[in-house]
Parts: sequence; structure tokens; C-alpha cells
Amino acid sequence: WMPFETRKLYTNAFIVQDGKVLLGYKKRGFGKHKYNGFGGKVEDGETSQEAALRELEEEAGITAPLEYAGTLLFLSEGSDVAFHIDIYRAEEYSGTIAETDEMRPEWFALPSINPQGPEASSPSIPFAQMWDTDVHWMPLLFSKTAFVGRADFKREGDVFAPHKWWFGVS
Ligand code: 6OG
Repeated sequence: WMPFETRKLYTNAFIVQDGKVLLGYKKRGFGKHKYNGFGGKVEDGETSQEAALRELEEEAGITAPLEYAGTLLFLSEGSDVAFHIDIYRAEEYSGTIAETDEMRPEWFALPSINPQGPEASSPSIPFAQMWDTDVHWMPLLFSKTAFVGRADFKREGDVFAPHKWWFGVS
């Protein structure tokens, strides 16, 4: 057991529109080769909302009226760092979505939506290429239910995998 000496604050933002969600394929850094929302570390002197807006602009080239959606806490065995991730969402955006050095944005259809709708031409969310825990809390994000959750990761060989988690309505 270790006390959690450090809390690292991150953001993650999702645009949800017309039965689709905008994700980015991460080309480098933490979470490389996974799809995720747009986000990063909250800098000193910045609120998490300001960081979420800055990261969305830096990684996808757009701005949006982001609303707070939920908070996730990730802990790892043998580490005294707790990752606190504030999740944001918006249903509109302005600007032109652009690929950046860090992220390649792509639209994905939300689960179980009218197959004739405007989202029909988009592939479904690639959960197999995302963080293992995303599948548990993303339905809460899509249903606009404020949520909170925690996942504990354990080392399995070279990778960390979640072995215990809880996500729910906040
Ligand atoms: P940069 O290295 O890009 O910030 N992040 C996670 N996102 C999800 N969905 N699940 C996790 O479970 C995550 N751990 C970290 C937060 C890293 C980005 O990765 C997110 C940031 O948006 C373990 O600055």
C-alpha cells in the first residue's frame, strides 16, 4: 500500500453530434495507437475547463461549448500517482476538424442508434483499440448522465490492465 502523493489532473473531451462521436487516433505519447477523446494535462494556473478547451483546439483544431460530464480516477499498483481525468462533452463545435501531429480525428457511430440515420455510414466505436475501461463509462457519457468512476490497474507483463473498477452515476 502506498499513499497517493501526487494527483495528476487531465482532461478528455468528446464531441457528440447526429448519433456520432468524434474520437482521435493518438499518434504519439501516452496512449499511442489508441482512440480517445481529445485532452491532456491541466497546466499550473489553468482550470480543467480551460485545459479541456486548449487541448481540443491543439489536438483537433476546433472549439466547442464544452460541458463537464464526469470524473474518472485511475490508480496503478506500485505507483503513488493518482490520475484524475475530467471528462467533457459538447454537441456542437466551431472551426474545421483537422488532423494534428498528435491526433487523427474520426467520427464513429454511437451504439444502437437508428441504422438509417446520418450516422449509418460511420464505423462503430473501436472499443478494442481504446483504453479497456472506456466501454464501461462511455454509455453514461452518451446518455448525458453525470458520472464518476475509479479503476485500479495492475501490471501484466509489459502492460497495465484494469483488474478492479467501478463506474456509476454521480
Ligand atoms: P497527453 O499525454 O495527451 O494526455 N487518459 C485516459 N483516457 C482514457 N479514456 N482512459 C484512461 O485510462 C486514460 N488515462 C489517460 C487523458 C493523456 C490523455 O490520455 C487520457 C488525456 O486526455 C487509463 O497530454
